Amino acid sequence: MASFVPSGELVERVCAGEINAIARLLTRAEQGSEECRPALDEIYRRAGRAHVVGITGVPGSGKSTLVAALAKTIRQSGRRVAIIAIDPSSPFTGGSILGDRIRMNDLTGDPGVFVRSMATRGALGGLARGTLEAVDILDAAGFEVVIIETVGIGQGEVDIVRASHTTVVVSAPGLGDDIQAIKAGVLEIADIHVVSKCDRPDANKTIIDLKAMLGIGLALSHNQGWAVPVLATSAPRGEGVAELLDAMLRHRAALEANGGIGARRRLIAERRVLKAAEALIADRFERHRGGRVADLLGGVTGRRMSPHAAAVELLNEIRMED
Ligand SMILES: Nc1nc2c(ncn2[C@@H]2O[C@H](COP(=O)(O)OP(=O)(O)O)[C@@H](O)[C@H]2O)c(=O)[nH]1
Ligand SMILES: [Mg+2]
Repeated sequence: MASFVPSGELVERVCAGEINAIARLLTRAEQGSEECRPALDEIYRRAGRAHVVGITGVPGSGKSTLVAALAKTIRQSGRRVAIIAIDPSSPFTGGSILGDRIRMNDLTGDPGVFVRSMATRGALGGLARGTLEAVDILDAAGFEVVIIETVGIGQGEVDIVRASHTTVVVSAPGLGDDIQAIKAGVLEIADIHVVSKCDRPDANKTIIDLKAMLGIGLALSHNQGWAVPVLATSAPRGEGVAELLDAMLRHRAALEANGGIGARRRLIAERRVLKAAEALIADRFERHRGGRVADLLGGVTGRRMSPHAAAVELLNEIRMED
């Protein structure tokens, strides 16, 4: 059996881009292991250079196909790229859907591409646990572009915007009458819109509808000094992918030029600190479930104490403990 390498010893190896060390630290981050906390803190300090790109859209809209094509194009541009594919896990097995990994097969063997699937464990959409730490690890490891593919059903869109510098929303023809992004109320989160499957005859209607909606919704846009493009892609024809990379790079450059990157970083930081605080509280709650939490719950159940007062007391005690 391989001996356990302390996470602290993995940091230098991760930063040197050693795949084995990256994979190990990713697994520990995903498991939420306490042991790797200080290592992840150090990784965070060393990260911050990567362009983090979120790609979202409903199931079947062509995200995984597009990401695979995009990764190839990014490699041809000389950049290293890491992909985090968030798979809503099967409720029965808790496992990831393997299909996404298989599609990436023709990228394997290239050390400039790293693909990782993470399961959301039953949750619909949203980010998996450890996703943002995974971004840090891949960023510190020197991948210039980190792509997060997440399923856009509800929480997914909200989370992706608060995790990435550039958000790409994928819509496809033939998945219903409406533009899916409109249905989900997420038109305004996109920095770039992609209409995939433009080889299909009904794609033109999707593009026209989306552009019309964007014209109406312009006031909603969170982008200043950036006109949100609508790009058409076709996987079988290999169309539109170079244009997508170009738009991603132009968006990043626009953020740098207009100062928007600082606002994005702050939004991401805000979200992460809040999430981390929530996780800390939930962890302490579980740890003291049989002890102090049980006392407080007794008080709340017996109406001697309000839930709010109990929470304040719990927070005070947690602070003493730390
Ligand atoms: N005609 C056509 N089909 C596509 C295109 N991109 C993806 N597909 C198909 O759409 C289906 C869903 O694609 P997938 O990438 O798995 O979508 P995801 O669920 O959003 O990741 C698959 O059967 C793909 O082969 C495209 O550009 N044109
Ligand atoms: Mg997919």
